[in-house]
Amino acid sequence: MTTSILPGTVPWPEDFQRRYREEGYWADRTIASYIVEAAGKAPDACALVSGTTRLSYRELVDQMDAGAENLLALGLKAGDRVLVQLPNNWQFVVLTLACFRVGIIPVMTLPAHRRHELLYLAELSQATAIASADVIRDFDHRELAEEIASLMPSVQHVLISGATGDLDELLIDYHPDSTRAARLDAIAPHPDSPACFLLSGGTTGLSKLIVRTHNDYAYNVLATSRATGISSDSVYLGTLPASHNFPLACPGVLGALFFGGKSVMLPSPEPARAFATIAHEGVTVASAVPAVAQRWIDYAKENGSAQLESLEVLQVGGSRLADELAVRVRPDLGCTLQQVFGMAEGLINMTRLDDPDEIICTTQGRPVSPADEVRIVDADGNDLPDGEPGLILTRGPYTPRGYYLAEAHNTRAFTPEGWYSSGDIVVRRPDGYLVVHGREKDMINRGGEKISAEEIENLLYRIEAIDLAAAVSMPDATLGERLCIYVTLRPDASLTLEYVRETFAEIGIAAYKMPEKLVVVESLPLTKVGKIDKKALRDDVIGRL
Ligand code: OOB
Repeated sequence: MTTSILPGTVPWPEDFQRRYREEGYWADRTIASYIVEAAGKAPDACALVSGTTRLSYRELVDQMDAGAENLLALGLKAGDRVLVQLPNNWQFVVLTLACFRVGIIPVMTLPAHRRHELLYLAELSQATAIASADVIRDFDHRELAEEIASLMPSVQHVLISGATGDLDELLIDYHPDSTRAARLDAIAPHPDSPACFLLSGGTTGLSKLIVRTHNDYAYNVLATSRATGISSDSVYLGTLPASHNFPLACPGVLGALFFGGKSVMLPSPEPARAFATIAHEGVTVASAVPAVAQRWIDYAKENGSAQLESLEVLQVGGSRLADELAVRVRPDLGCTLQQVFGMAEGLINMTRLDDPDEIICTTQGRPVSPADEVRIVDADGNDLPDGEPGLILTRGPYTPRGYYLAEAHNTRAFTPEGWYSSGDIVVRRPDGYLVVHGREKDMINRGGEKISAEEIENLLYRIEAIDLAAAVSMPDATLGERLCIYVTLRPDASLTLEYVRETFAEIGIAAYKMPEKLVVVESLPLTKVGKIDKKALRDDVIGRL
């Protein structure tokens, strides 16, 4: 094993490391080793389905290993960062595993990201490569990847998946080699080294990078798999973008692969195709954000739920599931609901499959690990009794102690004792279950996709007509929240929503961050300390809808 301590990462304090090892949370294994182990038990079992591609465990591991050596042969090395921007397909899975195998660090960007986000992420991570698709939903990602590479000196390689690129070739095992696995084992990454960088929702400006190590992320997969009952009989359907923590590792695609089950990749949660896939592949577990759960329920009401016979569990998380929708899941979809309140920064709470309906339908679960520490505190950091809403603080064996290269921000997001503050307002019930009441962070949760108000405001200030700007959420029946902007204008200036959106499109912003309502006002309400009063604006927009 080669140790690599990446500058800019924050390790757990040594006493915690020791404890997590002694108590068995950290197994000192790499993520790839679990999949190699599953392949050893049942090499011919189906591991991965993506479109017409079906890979057995033997094939998956061979492709992972071939991919890993091909990446090294290109000149990439352990510790290098690669921006990965791929839709839910086999290439995403094989490339991610190939990186894990040799300690190359995938940076989990979203297919929706555009120039603005990718440039920032390439710069911050100092990525040496970008792996992308040729075209996803009519957008030319190759052109974008090449543009990023031309602007970012660190980016040496553009690897494109699809008919016109050569990434797929890198990930296919053209030269079976019985000595390859041993060669790769000899250079396996240290289990405390980074496996991947996940993106934070971003409460202050652009996303932060979250360093997930092999030890912590493998445990994340194992602990959530236990709570979701994953076994070799499990068939997981991933329809949310797989670079999100939820579909990737909670238990997600990796959970099914750790236990010898089958992962099925779909690029969209569109109900007709998702239902047909569930029926065809015998899917047992799927995950959704509340907006998708709503669409599936509506579709099932019209078309029946006969196609969902194999489905045992629907996980719902990413934003607050309304209690009224929660109670529809079992009658309308015929499966058990599992609420998931998680974060890319670590802590995952889940309702358990055998919990009573009262818990499943009205709480967002409890921590998946006995080593997860949770405190509910007031604004001054004093612990609150159960039943009282307060800010949630957490520490644990899969909750890292700091973002990558973000010293200043880390002092705000983490207490000196290493507690991460997610900005969510939560009630802990006496039975330990958590109910999410709201949040104190300046973020818009649009159907599970997180939008930082500050990032939007910074972009708005590029528009000359705007004097002051505030981004706030407005309630929406389908997505929960949408993005609304309030502005005051410079003298004699005028502004339309179309103009704002065109400007954002020119800058190259992910579509989910496009403002959906513009309110021009004479002045913005201020709080006692002179900040823009967002609560007043959120109340105001409700009156305008
Ligand atoms: C998941 O991860 P992120 O990093 O995209 O977002 C985390 C934030 C939380 O801090 C909270 O504000 C919100 O998303 N959230 C929920 C929620 N689940 C997440 N708010 C209310 N109810 C829920 N059930 O969103 C994520 C990561 C792993 C698993 C599931 C979700």
